[in-house]
Amino acid sequence: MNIQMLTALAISATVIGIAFWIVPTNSEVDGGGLPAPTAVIIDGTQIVDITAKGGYSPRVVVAKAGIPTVVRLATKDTFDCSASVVIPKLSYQKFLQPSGIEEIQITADQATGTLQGLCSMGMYNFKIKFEY
Ligand SMILES: [Cu+2]
Repeated sequence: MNIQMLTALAISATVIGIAFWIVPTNSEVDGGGLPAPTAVIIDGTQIVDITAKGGYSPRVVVAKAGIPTVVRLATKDTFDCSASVVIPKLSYQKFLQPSGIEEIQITADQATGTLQGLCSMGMYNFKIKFEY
């Protein structure tokens, strides 16, 4: 390999590095680079499904503000701390069963802004973004 090839290689590596660096990290993008999933509305009630196991997925859900909402937190052989859920805004705290579905009711008034849930240690989190 001669010096020109090395220089070309170094330049392309730098260009690729800068391209990745410039691309903004969208806060509404899930870990996998996909857009945040949207909540579904069935008979006037909004449903947000989140799975708790080794963290929460999806990490971000976009929902409509001002609509009564049910957060369905599903566990399936969840033996890590993501089963210990805290939602500070709702003063909600619960240790979930290792497997099951926990339904958390959110009133239309509470369905505003960003609702964050965390594991009790604050290591994992999820966000429901209520938008108008
Ligand atoms: Cu934790």
